[in-house]
Amino acid sequence: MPATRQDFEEVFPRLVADLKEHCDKYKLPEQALKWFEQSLHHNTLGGKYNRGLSVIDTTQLLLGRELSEDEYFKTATLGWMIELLQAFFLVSDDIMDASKTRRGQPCWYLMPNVGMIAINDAFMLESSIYLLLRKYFRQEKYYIDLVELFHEVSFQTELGQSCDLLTAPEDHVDLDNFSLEKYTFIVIYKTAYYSFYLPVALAMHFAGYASPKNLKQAEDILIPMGEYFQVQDDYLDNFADPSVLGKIGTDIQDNKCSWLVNQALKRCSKEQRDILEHNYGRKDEACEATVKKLYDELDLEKVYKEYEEKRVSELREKVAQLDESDGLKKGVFDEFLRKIYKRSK
Ligand code: GPP
Ligand code: MG
Ligand code: MG
Ligand code: MG
Repeated sequence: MPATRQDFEEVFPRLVADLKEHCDKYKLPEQALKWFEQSLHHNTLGGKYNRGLSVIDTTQLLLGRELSEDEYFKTATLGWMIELLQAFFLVSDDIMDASKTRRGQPCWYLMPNVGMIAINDAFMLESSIYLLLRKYFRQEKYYIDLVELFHEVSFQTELGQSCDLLTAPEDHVDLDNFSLEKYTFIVIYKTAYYSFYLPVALAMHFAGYASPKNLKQAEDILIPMGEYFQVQDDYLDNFADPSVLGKIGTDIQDNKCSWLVNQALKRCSKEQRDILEHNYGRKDEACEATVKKLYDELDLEKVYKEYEEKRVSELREKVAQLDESDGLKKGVFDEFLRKIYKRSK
């Protein structure tokens, strides 16, 4: 049985208590303690928990049985560490992207009295990962592997974010700066490693299946899968209903090297390119609406749907060819695909 959001959420208060206890050791003043707790709640709860739940589901599939109570708690704790990493990234990303809402609520930096304190809150969300890792996994022989994995994946994500920001300067639009090659680098690094490779790699270490061969096989499937996931994110940024998605798209106004603008550039006439040139990347709703209209004229919705079918059948093909001799299971990857195929949020 796949883990449920509710069971997963039940583990969270215990981890918040652990983190508060750690602060107590330093006699952190009450106001700051309350602030940290609020930040943990606002920024870590309320998402889909796909990444966190995947650690539990993957471990179950690898071991081929239900988990004991202790195993459930430990894998859920690893899952919450990814959710904390994601919280750290999203608080920061929303400032950088000047976003307004996240998970149907105002972004943390826009909440009353928060502002740029959000930057320090983001750091504390990141540090929380390592406090919990130490508390629950220090005695394991794979402890250092987990520490290094979190560090490496964080760096990879920061590399992707760096390219994402550098291809999207605020003050000038240069459509020649965009390309599908750059796009692929950005999304693999900013999204695929932490969202897809990390949960499976954590479960493989926990379950004792983290041989170099298995890790490599997992990476070879999960990175293209994560790329597909970020293409979905870019498609939804423009085409989804914000009330379903829980966030308002910003990619057009933010001058992002998005999948959609790359597809538009591949297909547009000289006149349509001029329209893009004059309207993309401007902090102006009328310009944004003009770009959206152009995306409709180029039928990018259909282009996306065709991409989705093609990419998913390629991924299914890769999964079918997986070598299970070292204990890795095809079901792990089928389960990931099932969760994201045709997602609307
Ligand atoms: C998603 O990009 C990428 C991240 C959340 C990684 C951020 C990395 C940092 C090092 C801060 P996005 O901006 O398209 O996401 P969303 O659409 O959710 O804002
Ligand atoms: Mg971003
Ligand atoms: Mg963003
Ligand atoms: Mg996005």
